[in-house]
Amino acid sequence: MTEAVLYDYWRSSASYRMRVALNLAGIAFTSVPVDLVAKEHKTPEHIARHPQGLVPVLEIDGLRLTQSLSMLDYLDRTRTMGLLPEDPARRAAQTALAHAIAVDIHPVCNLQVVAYAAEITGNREGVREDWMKRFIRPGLQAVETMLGGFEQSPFCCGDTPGLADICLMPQMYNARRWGVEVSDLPRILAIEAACADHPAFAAAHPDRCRPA
Ligand SMILES: N[C@@H](CCC(=O)N[C@@H](CS)C(=O)NCC(=O)O)C(=O)O
Repeated sequence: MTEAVLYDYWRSSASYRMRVALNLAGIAFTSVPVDLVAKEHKTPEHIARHPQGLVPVLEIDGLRLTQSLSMLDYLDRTRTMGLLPEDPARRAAQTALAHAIAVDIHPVCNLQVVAYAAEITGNREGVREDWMKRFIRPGLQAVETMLGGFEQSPFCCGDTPGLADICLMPQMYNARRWGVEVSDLPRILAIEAACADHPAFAAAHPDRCRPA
């Protein structure tokens, strides 16, 4: 079988999610960096891979997949990863946790969104940091409250990493990058520590994946 290929960017949250999931599934993959700062994601070559001009893109099983949540669902169903429980009610609750991050916090903090916010406010010094703090902190505070409905032992929803952990860890990387206050979010901090100790997460960390 052809090895999987992940078109990704070291600092991209959605790419980080996919690196974690591929590692958890034990799928060997080649990373092809797409430099967002150099706008490589807007080249015709990349748009041909991803009509939205975003990363990541995953080539696997003869398919070319976009949208990290769809890719995670594909891996979960084809590799039986157990990222979500079968029980519909528990599944809905855990999906809500992942979506609170990946669907609500992440998109407003995307590179092109923040760049535009900075542009229309005259590129005031510190505007990017302010924007990130404005959206990431309340988003994570809500996630902290939502986590109260789950038993952490030690991951978001149990003793194995699931969809919510895969979404949370990259969001925490981004929170720390932008200096967001997180010290009063104990559940999230405990999950972050557990994930940091897990080899699949450690190998996917941006610092380990930054092109030389
Ligand atoms: N919903 C998409 C989001 C993908 C996305 O927003 N990727 C970001 C990096 S995390 C990107 O390519 N940003 C480029 C830009 O903002 O110009 C997914 O989950 O795959």
